[in-house]
Amino acid sequence: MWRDVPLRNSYDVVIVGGGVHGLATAYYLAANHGITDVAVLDKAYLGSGGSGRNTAIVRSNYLTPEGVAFYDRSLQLYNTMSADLNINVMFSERGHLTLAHTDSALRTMRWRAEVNKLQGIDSSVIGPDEIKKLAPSLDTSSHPRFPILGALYHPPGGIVRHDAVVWGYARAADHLGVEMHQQTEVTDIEVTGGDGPDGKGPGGRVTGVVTSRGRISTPTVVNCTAGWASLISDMAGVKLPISTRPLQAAVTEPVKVFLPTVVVSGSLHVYVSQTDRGELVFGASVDPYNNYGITGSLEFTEELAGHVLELMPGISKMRLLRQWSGLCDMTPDYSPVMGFTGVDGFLCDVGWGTYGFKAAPVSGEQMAEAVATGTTPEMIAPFSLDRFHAGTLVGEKGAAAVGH
Ligand code: PYC
Repeated sequence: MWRDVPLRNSYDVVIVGGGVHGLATAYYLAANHGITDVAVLDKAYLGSGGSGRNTAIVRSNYLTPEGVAFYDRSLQLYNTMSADLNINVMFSERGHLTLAHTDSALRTMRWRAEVNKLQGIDSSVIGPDEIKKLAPSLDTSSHPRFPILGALYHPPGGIVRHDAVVWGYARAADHLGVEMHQQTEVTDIEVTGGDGPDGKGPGGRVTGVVTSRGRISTPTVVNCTAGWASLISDMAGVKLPISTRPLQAAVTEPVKVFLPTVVVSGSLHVYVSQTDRGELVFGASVDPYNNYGITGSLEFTEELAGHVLELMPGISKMRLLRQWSGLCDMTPDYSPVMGFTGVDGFLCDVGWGTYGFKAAPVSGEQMAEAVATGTTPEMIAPFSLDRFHAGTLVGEKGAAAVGH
């Protein structure tokens, strides 16, 4: 799929993190801008972090105009990805339902639908009868503790095979000359002239990175990590307002397809879709404490099962096959941190909370443009680190699936 070449001691661009964001950035640098002297470094293997651990949901029905425009571009790129990267990423546009069980949730769905429609996004509020037609296994009666009152229906939403996206970007970037280096951990970022006591921090300039396999000289480092984003940024003297939380997920045995849409319930803290293999893939909200550990917990399984069975009592006999966990970097406004940082040559594409996978194509495209042109593309300007100083937050909590 990609070459295994010796690590050199100098590159034009070093990307830290071999997940979908890092690989997409590398691919678009090469494909759109002809910048190929690029190394992607990962301390483990490609896709070993959130890229291989997420529940593969894509959608653009966000709450803020900035978010909607951004994720809509990502969906466009997902639509043509199989052809663009010459790999079947199994993009399945099957529709996405966000259920409302309370009047206030319904109000937020209406708000989202109106923001979506203003930007030409197919998104509307529907009632229980229509929900039942789209997802017959849901209990739409008045019997549950929290009856389903309505849903935001977003036909363009769906799922994608996440590993294929990782492999597709890696292979395509490799063909264009980008190098991928696995088992290569970044242990320091060299900065000179900054206003910190060690010469790092704002006002400084990147000169290189130190790795577990030697030093690399480079003028440009892009932090595309998740889980360790704040630790990598600290190495350059850049402070990020991020707290890291595990997010758990689980999958059942495969059964005949019966759930044709993606279903999310923010109130019940659960989302579910059925893969083409027939497994149900479930997720919930992030764990309620900061942690870098990725062990699963029985509390998660019990709560998940309880909530899922409120929605779909008919699946009580299905067996869970396995559960796993990944790390989510949460920002105060549930929007990412993208672009330049005040340290010349150090850029960030981080803070992806529970929504990083769906954003990877557009993030790669826009970050590549920022690196290539030295200017901030309009689409990512709202997500700059400066917003936390300027107080111009982009509040996406109301549309961040079940991250709250
Ligand atoms: O934001 O759609 C979402 C999502 C799904 C799973 C986790 N986050």
